[in-house]
Amino acid sequence: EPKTIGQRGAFIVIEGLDRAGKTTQVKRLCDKLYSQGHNIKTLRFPDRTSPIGKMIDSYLQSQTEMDDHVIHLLFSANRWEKAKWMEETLKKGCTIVCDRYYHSGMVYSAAKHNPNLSLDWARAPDVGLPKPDAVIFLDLEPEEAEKRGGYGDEKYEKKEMQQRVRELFYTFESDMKVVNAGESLEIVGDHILEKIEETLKDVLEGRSRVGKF
Ligand code: 2DT
Repeated sequence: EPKTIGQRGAFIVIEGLDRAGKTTQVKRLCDKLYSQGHNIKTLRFPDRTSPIGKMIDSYLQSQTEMDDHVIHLLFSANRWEKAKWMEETLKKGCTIVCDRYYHSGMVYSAAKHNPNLSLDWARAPDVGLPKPDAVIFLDLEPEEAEKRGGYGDEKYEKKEMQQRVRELFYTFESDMKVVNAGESLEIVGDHILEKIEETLKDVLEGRSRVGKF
């Protein structure tokens, strides 16, 4: 018996640094919530499958150069492409677990230290998007990321960039629930569940509406 029938679903975002294990934890969380009877949809940003997503993918793989503002707006547009679907999905009673969202959007762009691209500027295009009920931030010490085999080849996977990204994520600490991603898979998974328990209850018992950023 799905728990979410007749109620809206919850919107859970997993944010974090590269190598923090976001994708694995999104999968584990989906499996767990599904086994508890939730209807689940999963989503990740960037969604590289749409035409805009393909442009983002090309940029991240250094195949296309773009102005910092242009790529920022594409990342935001890539979320807006999904906004209506997200609202409808939540309304139907499906819970959404999303791998990255607008915090990544703001933080990675602002970490470039472009004097014409402030955190405030970066925030504006995302204003009005569906607001998550809970944002988990999977935090990882840079040294720990290195132990895990280091970063890949994509655009932002450089040590100094990751350090700035981490600092900027912390400016949003009050919006997020921080989980230390340096622990084992199981422990990190349990901490995530603990941190969203209250939120899920509020949503399922009809005490909370979908907000807007
Ligand atoms: P993945 O490695 O998770 O596919 O992310 N990014 C992401 C941005 O710069 N802005 C955004 O709005 C989003 C959603 C973070 C690919 C990279 O894209 C960055 C890492």
